[in-house]
Amino acid sequence: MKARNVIAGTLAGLVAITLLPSAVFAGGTLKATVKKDGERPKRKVIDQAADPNCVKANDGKKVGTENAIVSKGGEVMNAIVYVKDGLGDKTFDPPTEKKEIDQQGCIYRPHVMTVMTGQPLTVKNNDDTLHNIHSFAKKQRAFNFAQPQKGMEKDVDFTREEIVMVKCDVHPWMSAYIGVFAHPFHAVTDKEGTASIADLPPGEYTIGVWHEEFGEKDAKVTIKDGEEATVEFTYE
Ligand SMILES: [Cu+2]
Repeated sequence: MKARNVIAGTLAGLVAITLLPSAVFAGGTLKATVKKDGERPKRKVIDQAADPNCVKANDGKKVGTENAIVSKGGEVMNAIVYVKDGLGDKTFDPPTEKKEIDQQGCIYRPHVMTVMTGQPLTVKNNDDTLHNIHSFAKKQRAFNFAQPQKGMEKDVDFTREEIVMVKCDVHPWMSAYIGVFAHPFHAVTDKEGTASIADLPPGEYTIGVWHEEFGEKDAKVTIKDGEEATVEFTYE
């Protein structure tokens, strides 16, 4: 009798688990590809000689600029792809999951990232040197604080949508961009120039792309339940 109850309970659990994903995660996926036509920009070597601790942190290895990383095939890394319009008045709670930006080898890692409004972002110093992280926000209060020691961490968050540039006041070559959105539908392209956005409610959207050197573009896309839509952006 007891065993039968256990089996019945397990079966009920299985049914619930099987039904849950389609009910919760209904929606489609967007796969974006970002390319650059014409001449491929060259990455430059960053001169870190002003701070020997930075040179040491990189074991003397050369560090390249990250403002325009384009593959031989023209694929653009570090572009932000996001839903620009089409969500109507839907509101979204920020994830409790923290994001992270690290100062390592006197470079921000990652160079470009996205967060949601209200989502905690941990700023870390992994270097044996002083960094001062300074946000150049226009639509919200900027932050500006020092992290003089390795291992220091501080959480920040953002209240309004914008792409915020962050710089280090000590090392002029250090910059990063943080895309802040009031919804969870945004991603940064990888070195293959691709980014994907999952669980988009079905509908018509304007999808935007932003790149620090190549600028902004947008395109209309239709998202259907359970399907993958694709969009390709090409900078001239
Ligand atoms: Cu610095």
